[in-house]
Amino acid sequence: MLPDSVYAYGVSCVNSPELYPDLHRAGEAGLPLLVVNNVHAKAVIALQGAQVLSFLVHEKPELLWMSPLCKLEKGKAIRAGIPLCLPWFGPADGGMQHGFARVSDWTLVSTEILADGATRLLLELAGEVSPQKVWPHAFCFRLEINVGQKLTLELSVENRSDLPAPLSCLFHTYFAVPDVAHVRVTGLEGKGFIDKLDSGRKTQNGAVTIQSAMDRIYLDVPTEQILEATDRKVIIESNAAACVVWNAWDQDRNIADMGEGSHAGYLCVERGDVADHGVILPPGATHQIWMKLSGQYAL
Ligand code: TA6
Repeated sequence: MLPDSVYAYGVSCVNSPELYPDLHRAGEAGLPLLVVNNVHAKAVIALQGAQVLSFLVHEKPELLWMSPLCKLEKGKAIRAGIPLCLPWFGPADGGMQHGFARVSDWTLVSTEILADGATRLLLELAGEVSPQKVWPHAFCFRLEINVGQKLTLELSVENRSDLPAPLSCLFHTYFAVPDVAHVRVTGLEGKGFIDKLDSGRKTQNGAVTIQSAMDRIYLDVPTEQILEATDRKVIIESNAAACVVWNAWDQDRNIADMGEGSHAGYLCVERGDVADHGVILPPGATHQIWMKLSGQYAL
């Protein structure tokens, strides 16, 4: 149980079967979730992975996607919301895909109501030695989450070891959309990208649209992208240098916690420092990335 002192008014802790009964079989323990409800918005955050699962400004639709086959189980990556890829992105020799942070239990350090009514939470994951030998560094990861009219995430990664630490970090955001085939993403025009489907280096022509499987890492991107769907515009702002755009399309049927047809409901637009923008973090140094999300709805 969490100490009472970390809760501010409007923040509660529930077990996932209570909130998402359809995703659990009878008797399953599920995962502890923080529910934030303030004058602006409601958000759900899993302590596992410090993962925001849901964010909706009052009277507006959900901004984030949760797979209909999402598993909320200890030690399993959660296919929903904003997984953190940290301290690496993609597969690693002998290590798990996208790093250990998303399947580790983070600690809620503090909560606070700000003057404008937004809620600020600070979560932390620290270790003397990495749980994965592939990344042998003492570390402290901190994620500040601000739930207001916008959802703001600020991630800081401190290398507490005496060796330089290679680091990639990414907000792997799943945005909910009515139909991915009718979505465009602007803010990437003319940008170079790595096409992970054929390993080619290419240049983006015009807005990004999705008519088949896509898995791209755009490099040197500007602060802002806009995801335009039939009923909403989502503004994505970040100081990170890369932007990954991913949709599984018909490969969804081969992903156990996604399922055939599910790809239509989401688009991943992910900001982070990955691929060419990964860094080597000197001993004692801290690397920070932030992201702000807000929606405009035609409702
Ligand atoms: O960010 C895109 C990506 O790296 C894709 O290659 C795809 O595999 C996706 O992440 C999902 O990864 P996951 O480990 O969550 O199944």
